[in-house]
Amino acid sequence: MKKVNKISILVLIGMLMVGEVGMVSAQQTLPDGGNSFETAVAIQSGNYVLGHDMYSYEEGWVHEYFKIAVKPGRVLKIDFAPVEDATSEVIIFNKDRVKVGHEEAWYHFRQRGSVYWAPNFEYGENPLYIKIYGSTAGSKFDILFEDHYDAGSQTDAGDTIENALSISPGQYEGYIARDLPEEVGADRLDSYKISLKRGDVLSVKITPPSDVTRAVRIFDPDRTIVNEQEGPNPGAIVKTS
Ligand SMILES: [Ca+2]
Repeated sequence: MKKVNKISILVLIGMLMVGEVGMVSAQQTLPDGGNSFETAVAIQSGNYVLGHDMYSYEEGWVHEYFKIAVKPGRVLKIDFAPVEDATSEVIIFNKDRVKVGHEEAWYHFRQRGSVYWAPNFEYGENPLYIKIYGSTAGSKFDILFEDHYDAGSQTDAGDTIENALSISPGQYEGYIARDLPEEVGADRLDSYKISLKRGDVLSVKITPPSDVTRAVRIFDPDRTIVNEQEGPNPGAIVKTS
């Protein structure tokens, strides 16, 4: 009888950066945000323009809070541009209300800002919070998703052996947050599992983007590391055999 050994591999994988497609939609007016995390207003991705000044006579310039659900494997990307003489400040918070992204833009100095964050598999369906400060009517906010799904799935490969993504032999594209500007996101590690038959030899080759390094660890069914390789320099291809 043929015995089948299941071997779990844990891989940090990143190949060519291609196919980043944001959702394209008509420009719409950003709804009024809440004044706290508790009253954050749920929004969808879209190309928004601010219809009012974030200013009140009593309080001066104010913050407004929004929240948005981002599927693991997608990256939230906010590009924004203040209108003349104005400033825009955009901050992203995770579900624990910890600041994970922050960018400012001033019309006369740096006219556009971009801020990103990539949730991981373990982040689940929790929303990200967006806080916008002191913007003026007419300022633009493109709040969009980029698909960074791993290995042809519709999700992020998990961080743990338990949440490893099942794959079969082949060539795949995967992403981790290190591929993003400033490496922002919880998507720090991707794990995959693959079933092998007795006598099969597993080899893993990882081609990273040219400016980052990659490391790979292979675990046997007892979750013991049986092979470990790390690229010596950015862009180096990593092979396990
Ligand atoms: Ca990933």
